[in-house]
Amino acid sequence: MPEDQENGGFDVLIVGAGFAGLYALHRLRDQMGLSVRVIERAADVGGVWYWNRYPGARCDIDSYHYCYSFSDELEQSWSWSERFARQPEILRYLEHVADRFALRPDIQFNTAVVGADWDETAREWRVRTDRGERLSARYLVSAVGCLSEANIPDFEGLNEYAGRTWFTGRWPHDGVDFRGQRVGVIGTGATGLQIIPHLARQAAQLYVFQRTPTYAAPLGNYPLDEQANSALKADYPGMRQREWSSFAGVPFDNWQPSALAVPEAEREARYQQAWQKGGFELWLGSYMDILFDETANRTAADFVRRQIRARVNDPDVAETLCPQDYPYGTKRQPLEDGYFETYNRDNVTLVDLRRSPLRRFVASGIRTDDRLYVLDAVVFATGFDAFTGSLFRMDIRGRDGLRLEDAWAEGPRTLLGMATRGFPNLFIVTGPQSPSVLFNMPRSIEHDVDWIADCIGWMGRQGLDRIEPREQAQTEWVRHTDEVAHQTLMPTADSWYLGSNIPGKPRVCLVYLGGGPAFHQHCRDQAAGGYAGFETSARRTTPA
Ligand code: NA7
Repeated sequence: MPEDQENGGFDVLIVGAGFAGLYALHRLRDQMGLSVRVIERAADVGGVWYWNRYPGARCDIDSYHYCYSFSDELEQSWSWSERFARQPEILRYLEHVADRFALRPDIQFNTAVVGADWDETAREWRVRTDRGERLSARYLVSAVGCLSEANIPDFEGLNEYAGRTWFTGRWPHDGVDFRGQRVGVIGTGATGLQIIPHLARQAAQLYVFQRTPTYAAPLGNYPLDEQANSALKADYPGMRQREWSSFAGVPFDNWQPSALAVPEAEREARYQQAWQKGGFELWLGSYMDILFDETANRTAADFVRRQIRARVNDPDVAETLCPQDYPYGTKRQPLEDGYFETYNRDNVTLVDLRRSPLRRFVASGIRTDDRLYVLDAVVFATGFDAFTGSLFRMDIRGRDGLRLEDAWAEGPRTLLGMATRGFPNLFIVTGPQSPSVLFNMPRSIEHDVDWIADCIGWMGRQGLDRIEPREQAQTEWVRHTDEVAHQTLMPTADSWYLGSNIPGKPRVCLVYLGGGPAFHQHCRDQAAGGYAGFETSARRTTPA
């Protein structure tokens, strides 16, 4: 790196070295020849896969979908050992990518961004780090991910608790030994369901504190041998095409329009088939109208409840595990591997916080309305301040010192999830109001990074140095994302998709629910139309 870039003068600063930051660095540096630096809080690459090292952590989109597609050589160089790779394997993959494309020299690790100010005069972002450095760049690209800001609820008395506490998203590198211990776990979302069977096998006694039961479906994992990998590798070009053209970026062959349009026996057989296949087949590959229509949805919800009851021995416990008060698939679909059978073990107790709410922590454990649970350790699987938490933490200030947190006080306002008015030359990879987590995440990331890179390239070719969304185009996008969300059942449940897991956070849908292909078309239209939804300008205009 040339010396004059040590403290600034970068073309692009990227924050985050997970899936998004790594690809953005490669795309902007190696394919466009820009000067780029990545700032990363962790000691190495990986993003969420660096931090989420808890036992049971794995992806729940098939590994061969959940990886980059931008390089044939990369695809052919990597074999996956399981349908759904575990966290260590995904992290090894990202390390392999970093090595293969020589990315680490341009990543500054162990460094957090603590401030980012737009300098209108210089038309640059001025970024401060927790190491006291100041860096500047023409463009700032957030690749901080949707789910990186921990949500540990402000439980009364937590600081009095004398036992050990762990948050799943900050798991120690050398693991935690729970043998012989009385362990409590709070949270039964996707993370809780992954870790709970592992905790149950280790702990002397496990108490699962459940506030909301979950419509979990089976993971359906299996090993992938050499032959399976060869077949997948031979099919990558076709598979990628099918991913791009599918609603959620993961192709399902038999997604039918309506659960209500078929006889009950046929519907039941389709649900059974989806259940056996595992993954998101039931959610996003069986019947479309379960996402939109309450009656259709009830057929899927009833089906899942029947599966839960069949797997849990104690009928009271089974009933407590059956969701009743929100539609199927409106909270993120968790996938499980032996989760429900965990409650058939003698050392596992399900604590229903609906029946007896969690009052407070005390020195020895957790007190609910009806009793005290004495605990040696508590695991928080309580999720994240999704989408906005990690952005706000960087204290981003745009035009006239406007704080992003203030600009979004009523909820995020973006154009295509990637840019926001008042914050020129700031791009967000998989930001709020983009399909992000409801499209295959690596595809979402590649799409957004490519779009951002193309836009930056276009700006350069046009001699422009400043871009921000127009008010009207942004308002229209916000309205459109809201309208699409309200055509679905999603807004009827409390979930992190709506920000409702964080007290005080505005309740708005944070994900574009129109599907990947529709979103990508909107993005293509913007680019093809000369970015008409954006205001662009050049500091120095050439005299006539
Ligand atoms: P989630 O899906 O937000 O789940 C968090 C869980 O923690 C959920 O069961 C919550 O219950 C529970 N929770 C949160 N706050 C409390 C309090 N105060 N008391 C009791 N229980 C609480 O996070 P995950 O980490 O599981 O998953 C996040 C995503 O990461 C996942 O969807 C994948 O995309 C990867 P609630 O439902 O709010 O009643």
